[in-house]
Order: sequence, then C-alpha cells, then structure tokens
Amino acid sequence: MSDARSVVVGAAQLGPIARDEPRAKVVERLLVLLNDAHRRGVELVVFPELALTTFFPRWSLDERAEIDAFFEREMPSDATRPLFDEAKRLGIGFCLGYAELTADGHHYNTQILVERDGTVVGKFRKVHIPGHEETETWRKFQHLERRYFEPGPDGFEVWRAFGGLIGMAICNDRRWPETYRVMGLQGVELILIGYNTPLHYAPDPSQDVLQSFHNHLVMQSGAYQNATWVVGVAKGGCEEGVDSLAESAIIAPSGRIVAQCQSNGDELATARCDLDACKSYKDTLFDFDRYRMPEHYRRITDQRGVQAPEP
Ligand code: CDV
Repeated sequence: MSDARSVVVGAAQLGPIARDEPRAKVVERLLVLLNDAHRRGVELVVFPELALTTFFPRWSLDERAEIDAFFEREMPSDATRPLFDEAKRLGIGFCLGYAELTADGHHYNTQILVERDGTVVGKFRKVHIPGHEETETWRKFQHLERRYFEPGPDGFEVWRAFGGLIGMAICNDRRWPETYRVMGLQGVELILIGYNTPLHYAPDPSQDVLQSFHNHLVMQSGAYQNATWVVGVAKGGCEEGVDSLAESAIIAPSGRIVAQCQSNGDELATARCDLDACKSYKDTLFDFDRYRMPEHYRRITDQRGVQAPEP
C-alpha cells in the first residue's frame, strides 16, 4: 500500500446556520474547520450540502428575489474567495455544496470539487430532488426542494483528482443504489456526499427513529457493493427549529465506518483513505466485468416506477 495512492480526508460537519447568518460568517466557520484540517494533515476537506446558508427549502417563499438571495451567481464570490485563497495557501483541496444560479437562469443544488492548487476540477448537480413543489400547510415545516431546484442534467460523473477517481452525490442521491452503481461502473474510488436530513419525515413519521440507521445503511452498502470509499457529511443540529441528523462518517470499501463525528455541531472527522484498498473488492467479489449480468438489469433504465406482474 503506497502513500501516493491514499488521501487524508476530513469530513467537515457543520452545525446549524441561522437564516440571517451572513455568508462571510459561515465562511469564517469553514475556515476554522479548514485550519483544523491542515493541523491534522488533511488533504481533502468535505463540507455539507448547501453549506453557505440555512436550509431554505423548509420555508415557502414566493418572491423571486428572496429565493435567489440564497443562491450563488459566481464561485468563488467575494464572500467565498477567502476559503479558496486559504485552501490554496495551505495546499488543501475541498468539496463544497451550495445553491447555484447559472447565468442562463437555472437553479441547481450543486457541489464542487476543488484541487489543492485551487482549480475547480468537478461540479455535480443533485439528481434526485426530494420533497414537494407546492406548499403543504399540514407539515410542521416545508421541504420545497422541488420548487427551488431543477434536477441536475449531467448525471453522476467521476473525475481524476487527488491521485484517484472521485465522484460526488448530494443528500437524497445517497439513498438510491443507482447513484453508486453509475459511479462504480466508472471505477470510482471515493464518493463525496453532503447532506441535510431533518429527523422528522412528515410523509411517514414512523421513519423518524430510523434516520440514523438509514443514513449509514445506504452509504455503507453503496461503499461495499461498489468497492469505494464514501464520505457523508451533514449539516446537523437544530437549525431554525428543525432537528437534523449529524453522524457524518467516512466509510471504507469494506462497508465499515472508520471515522465518525460525535457531536451535532461544527466538527472534523478524519481518516487516511487508501485508494488501493478498493482493489481488493473491485478485483474479487465485485469484479464487475466478470460477474455482472447487465442483460438482466434492463428494467433499471427502461422503466421508472413499479410494473407488477399481471394478476
Ligand atoms: N436534503 C435532502 O435531500 N433531504 C432528504 C430528506 C427530505 C428525506 C434526504 O434524503 O435526506
């Protein structure tokens, strides 16, 4: 196992961000985590989904200007440039989630991968957009991601960076096995995932007590079944009255959690991720080329919903 094929990763969990917390203040918090990461020898810091603002889809907003105030029109911007500058100075790469408003008016839930020299090497736009489009007054809080974001058009790419093959996904994407498999089929070795997961799931509150279990279940199985490292990073804690799951974790290709945040606030969990450890699974039990049977998987792309057999 050579050091050249390993990356020291930091899961930089955030606690709550208040609705009126300015970007500059949030970036100060990111810089504290970045400097902690530097002291601990981290090469790649992973921040959560929508890491620059509060999780605004919990509110029903109608005014375009009020909605767009949560979006970034450029990256880096004046507010985020200190993060880019400091990361480059320290020689640390990072992965950052934010709401993106493109020049031609598209709204995406986005995550970027920035190399140690400050270059943006990858951009992922969330594919699976959960929640609802219209205000549902019976809920304790809204989850209007489907009103504010379009599904990402680019799918699940994998980039050559940090000496390995790196992919990204955002929050709800982590619950779908296809997310990992599409990247697994590109040889992915490290998948970076930011999330905001309220503990209360209004459509079926019986799932509330299972949030922690489901979070690790999906990421651990995604890691194991695709022979890849997975890093899941939360914005946790009680944000504007809504409790969200923390428990950010770094998961090995064995499926085992090797590092995990203990609090539900700003915290860094680190691990050295040996990218060659993926090979022991990719070349044996999960040798896709030898063992997969894609001719039997057609339904996965040919249909969206369930088609039960005729009675
Ligand atoms: N931000 C998210 O995508 N949250 C969803 C909730 C709504 C279920 C999640 O999958 O965690």
